[in-house]
This record gives sequence, structure tokens and C-alpha cells, in this order.
Amino acid sequence: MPALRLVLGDQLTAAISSLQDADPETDLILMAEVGAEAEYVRHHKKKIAFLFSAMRHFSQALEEKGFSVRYVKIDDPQNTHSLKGEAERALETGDFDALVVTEPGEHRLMEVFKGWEDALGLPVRIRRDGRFICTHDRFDAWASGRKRLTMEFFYREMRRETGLLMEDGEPAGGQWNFDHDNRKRLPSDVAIPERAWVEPDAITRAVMDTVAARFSDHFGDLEPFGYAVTTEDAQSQLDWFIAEGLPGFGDYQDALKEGEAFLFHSVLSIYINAGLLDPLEVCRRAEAAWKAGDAPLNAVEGFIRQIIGWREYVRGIYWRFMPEYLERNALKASRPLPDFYWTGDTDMACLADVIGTTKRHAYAHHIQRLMVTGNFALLAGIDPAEVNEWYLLVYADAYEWVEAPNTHGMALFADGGLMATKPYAASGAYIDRMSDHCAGCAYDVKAKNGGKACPFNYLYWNFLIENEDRLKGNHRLAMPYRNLARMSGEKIGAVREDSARFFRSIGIVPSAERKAS
Ligand code: FAD
Ligand code: DLZ
Ligand code: SF4
Repeated sequence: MPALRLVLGDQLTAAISSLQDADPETDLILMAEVGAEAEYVRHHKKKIAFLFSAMRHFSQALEEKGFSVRYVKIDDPQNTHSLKGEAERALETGDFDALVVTEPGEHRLMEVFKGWEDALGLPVRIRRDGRFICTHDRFDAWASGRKRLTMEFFYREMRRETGLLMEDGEPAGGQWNFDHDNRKRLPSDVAIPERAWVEPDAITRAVMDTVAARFSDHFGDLEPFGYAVTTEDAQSQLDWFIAEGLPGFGDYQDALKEGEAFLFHSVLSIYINAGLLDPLEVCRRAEAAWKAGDAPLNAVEGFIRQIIGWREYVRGIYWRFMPEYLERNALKASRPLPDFYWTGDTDMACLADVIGTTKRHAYAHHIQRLMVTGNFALLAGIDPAEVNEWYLLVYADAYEWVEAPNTHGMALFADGGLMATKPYAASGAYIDRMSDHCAGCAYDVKAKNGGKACPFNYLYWNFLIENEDRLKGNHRLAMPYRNLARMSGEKIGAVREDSARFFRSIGIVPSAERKAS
């Protein structure tokens, strides 16, 4: 029964369900670099280079195993630049009984695949993605009937299900979560481990040349390129992390440091999301390091929680609530994304640093994404659609199933509190506590108002004022709203005036003025 088997760019593992029963004698595997996927948002150059190179290496590995692979390159003159067009062309090459594909990670593509059976005139088998621990049904069963979808309770189910860090049915160390131990500022005498990057090979170099020529107007730097593009090299990155990064991961998980993008973070999401690493295996390696006494429990638990907790949870949220999820705009945020998100050209040292990192590496760690760029977009009331697009295109690990809940829900509270019990809104004091950015900033983090004051300080209060009707009833914001109620009219006037002046200075016209013009 010859089948055409389509493997997408983020499904690069021989264990993918679409290849489970593949027969090298009869079946054809299709992989295609297409404009539709590379340009539906203008992905960071490094993201495209990583993915195309990883796709090319994976296709080579499949061929070495004896499979027939039809690999369509982006600069193939016959390329139709759509997955459907490439499926049609591939189907013309043989007599196939079915097209087999693993469910895509994005809702828009699932909708496209649903129309293929009619359009292509053969059975299209869309298989479950077995790379996740929690199936859609399992998540729905967990979520149904619950008032609040609290990640912590979901996470405990995943711990029980996988047995990770469990001892006789109880959590190792007597508690489920060591998050309170994971919020340290980085002391100046703690050495940050030196990363072992991967030298680009001839395939990666050829892809980089193509990306430089074809996607020159996309965001981000191509050089230096040091990401792994094969399973073997991704495994070496995992080995490096377990030995060098994991021991300090817990303590400094939330820390920020000027010029240091990676700190003790794993930088593995790129590989896990594309299929080069298996998430459960990554967790088992971390657990083994704890059992061997090579990493403390707070680090290992914190790391495993991100993968079997947050990662599985955001996927569940995405598929349960899409497409309506992205239509929500609970705080009615509508300001345009400031230009400096693209250029990094701002006097705010923290933002300049994170955007610079993002531009160079197509990477930023969680607190950089959540509490610097995310917090700013939240406080400034930036249109969630623009913010979502930015996060989806700038990071090499970004696919909508994981990007959207993190951005729309967690960072922007645009889902109205489905994921977070309160907005992650913070003034400059938070960034000052967790980083060394403020010492070198043009603004004064201690000043609350005036031209030199840290913009996060007055934007924080401006955010609470602008959203008073929507957020005042949130009991977790009772304290700031009590403080706001005690604020003098003069102080509130200064907050509003500083915010309006600041918005004008970054090219955002206040909405009242915009309406009038
Ligand atoms: P580490 O800090 O080393 O964490 C270990 C692993 O845990 C990661 O590799 C990742 O697989 C997983 N993980 C950690 N936090 C999360 C989370 N909140 N959601 C899902 N998985 C998590 N992650 C993506 O993979 N793709 C995205 O597009 C993405 N967009 C984000 C947007 C915003 C606004 C925010 C706040 C977070 C986003 N995240 C996203 C989550 C997180 O920031 C990244 O997974 C993490 O920074 C990747 O770096 P790392 O591999 O060094 O992670
Ligand atoms: C992200 C991406 C890019 C840039 N290019 C391709 C491509 O050319 N061909 C392909 O099969 N996949 C690509 N991808 C990954 C897809 O966008 C991804 O599979 C969907 O977004 C679903 O997660
Ligand atoms: Fe960021 Fe404000 Fe600190 Fe400057 S003073 S680095 S803008 S938090």
C-alpha cells in the first residue's frame, strides 16, 4: 500500500508518528522548504537557517536508512511554495493509496490539512503527535469542569503519569515545587559556564547563503551561527547542559545579566520543538543527574516542571481554546508595537539588551521574554496581534502552539486570566532586583516621575489606571489598587502626563489624538 508521507519542518525525528509504519520499499517521504511556511510571518533569518539545515540533515539521515525522500529546496525552480502544491507534485510521481502526516503544531495548518482529502482526491491520515505526554483528550478531560486551569495541578498529574521525581507515589524531597528557591539575582562572583557551540558544516553554510540572499529583509542576524542541526549534535548540547548548566539552573532561573543571554538556561527548546530531542528523554537525563548527585533537586525539579508542566500545559490550552483564543483582547490593548522592538534602538538598557540578544541569537530566556519585552508590551497596552506576531517570528523555537499561550495569555493577559491569575505587570524595581541593567541605564530606576524616571515606573501605574474597570475586581491586585486609591490627583496627573510624553517620544500617538487626526 504505497503511501506519501509528509514530514513538516518541526517533525524531525524518526519516531514521528507519520513514519511509524513507513515501508522503504513502497513509500515516499516528502519534505519541502516552501515560501508559505517561511513567510507567513517573516521569521528571523537564523530560525529559517536552523530549520532548513536541520530538515536537510534529517532527510539525509532518512535516506541513509534506506528511505526514498523527495526533498524540495526553497530555490528549486519548480517549487510551488505551498505544502499542498508540493503534495500534488509528489503524488504525480507514483500511485499512492494515502497521504500520511502527523498533526501540525499550528491551528491554521490543521485547517488547511482538513481540506486536503477533497482537494487531493485520496485518503489523508492525520496522526496524533506522540512527542507529547498529554493527548488532546487527556487535557480536555483534565480541564473539563474545572473553574481554574491551574498549571500546578496539571503538572502534578504529569509527574504522577511519568513517574519523574516520584518516590513511592510522593514527590521527591517532600514537595512538588521548589520555585521559591529559584529566584536569585546572579552574584558578580558566580561564573557563567562557557557554551560549546556547533561549527556550521557545508550544508548549513549553503543554507545560510540561500537565506542571506532570499530573506535579506527578514529580522535578525545570520552570523554567528552555532546551533546544532542534527540529533547527534543536539544530544551533545543536552550533555553540555546536564553537566554545566543544570546545577545552577534552579538558583538563577529568573536572573538577568547585561550582555548574557544564556546564563544557566538549557537553550534546548529549539531542538525539542523541532524534533531533534525527545522531551521525556531530556527530563530523564535531568532526573538521572539528580540521582547521581550531580545537580540539586531545586534545579532538576524546576527544569522538569518547565517541560512536563508548562510546555504540555500551554499546548493543551492552545488546542482547547483555538481559534477563539487569539481573538480575545481582554484589556482592549490597541497601541502599535514600537519600532525599537525591531531595531533595539532605545535608551532603556534592559529592553535594548533583550532585543539585541533576540536579534543576534533568535533566543532570549524566559524572564527576558516575560518580564522585559512582555512586561513592557503589557504595560504599554500594545495590540496583542502585533506582539504575538513579533514573538512568533523572532525566536528560533517559536511555533504558535507554544508562542501564543505564553505571549497572549501569560505575558499580555489578553485571554482575560485563563492562564494567569493576574497580569505579570511589574515596575522597574523588579528588573532592578533581578538584573544589573539599571546601573548602566539612561533612566533612573528609583525615580517615579519626570523625564529621567524609569518608564516602567509610571507605565505600571498608568496600566492600572487605564485598566481599572477591568482589573480592580481581581483580588490579587487588591493591594496596588488600594495604593492607587490613596494616590493624590497630582500624582495621578504626573503618571498620565509622563506616560503620554513617553508614548509620543517613541512615536505612539495617544489614542485620543489619533482619533482626532
Ligand atoms: P530553559 O529555561 O532551559 O527551560 C527548559 C525547557 O522548558 C525549554 O527548553 C522549554 O522546552 C521548556 N519551557 C520552559 N518554559 C516554558 C514555557 N513557558 N512554555 C513552554 N515550554 C517551556 N517557548 C518556546 O519553546 N517557544 C516559544 O515560541 C515561546 N514563546 C514565549 C513567549 C513568551 C512571551 C514567553 C514569556 C515565553 C515563551 N516561551 C516559548 C517559553 C520559554 O521562554 C522558552 O521555552 C525558553 O526561554 C526556551 O529557552 P531554553 O530552552 O533555554 O529554556
Ligand atoms: C517554521 C517553518 C519554516 C520557516 N519553513 C518550513 C518549511 O519550509 N517547510 C515545512 O515543512 N515547515 C516549515 N516550518 C515549520 C512549519 O511552519 C510548522 O510545521 C508549522 O508551523 C506547524 O507547527
Ligand atoms: Fe530598564 Fe528602567 Fe532599569 Fe532602565 S532603569 S534598565 S528602563 S528597568
